[in-house]
Amino acid sequence: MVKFISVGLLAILISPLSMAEEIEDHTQLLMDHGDGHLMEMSGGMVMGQNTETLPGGCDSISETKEITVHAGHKFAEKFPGRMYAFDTQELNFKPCTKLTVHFVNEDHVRHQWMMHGLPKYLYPKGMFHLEVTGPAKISGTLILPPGDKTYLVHCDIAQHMEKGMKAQLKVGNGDGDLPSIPGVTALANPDDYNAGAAEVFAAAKVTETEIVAANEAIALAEANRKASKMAVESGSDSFMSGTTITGFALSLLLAIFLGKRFKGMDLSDVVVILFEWSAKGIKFVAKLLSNLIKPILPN
Ligand SMILES: [Cu+2]
Repeated sequence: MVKFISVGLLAILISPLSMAEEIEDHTQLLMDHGDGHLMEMSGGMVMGQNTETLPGGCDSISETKEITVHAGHKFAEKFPGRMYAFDTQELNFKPCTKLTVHFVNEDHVRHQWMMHGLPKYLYPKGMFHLEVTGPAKISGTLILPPGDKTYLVHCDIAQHMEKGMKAQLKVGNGDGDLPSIPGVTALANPDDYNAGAAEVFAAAKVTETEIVAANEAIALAEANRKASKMAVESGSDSFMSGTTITGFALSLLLAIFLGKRFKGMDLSDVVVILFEWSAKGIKFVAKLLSNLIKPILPN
């Protein structure tokens, strides 16, 4: 019995290990394209690699450090409302540290560990940048500048930073904290999960009556579209076509918009604005026509 239980326990302990996904190290596959830019065939890359040039103001390398940073969805689970994160949000090193970063992307999407604000004479666009599609690992080295400064580290893939993949790296004492670092600093634009539809519409200054009218017009247009489709299918024609009703609904919405735009203005102001709008419209059409004609005309 004891033997049976211990085999069971062993199996339970081992199974997550064998299920863990293999992380391939892409660093050995990198090809040097010069200027600290290294790439491999599957798109993994290191930019701003610098293993030996001292930044101005550094007499020597103060320390040699190596860190492993993990990136992935699972690291965001402890931060409400976030989707992606690094496992470390705050890093601190001495000025002039030679730093090697092992970046482990555990997701099946692309992630970056991108550091900004470095001296541009040494790092292209002031960046040091590791990037790889996961699950995979990639490593790169840079030499940190002297002085106290806080550097932004993030993933620049669309929305990944906004969704939490953001950290700060302080050299020396740093020069302050950056906003919206998960678990470190407050969100620059906090989400409000308490606001219901009424509050959202109130903020947009749309009245209840206007919403009801617009919804009724849309429902009417939809109903008529269906009715006219059925009429067409059965071979007969409807007097009030779907297009007519859609036009009616759109006019109603336009009327609401114009009503708001011209609220409190006298007739002369309204006429001036309408003239401005039509002038813009004519200019647009003229430009469009000239662009269409230009390629046809000889030089
Ligand atoms: Cu990312």
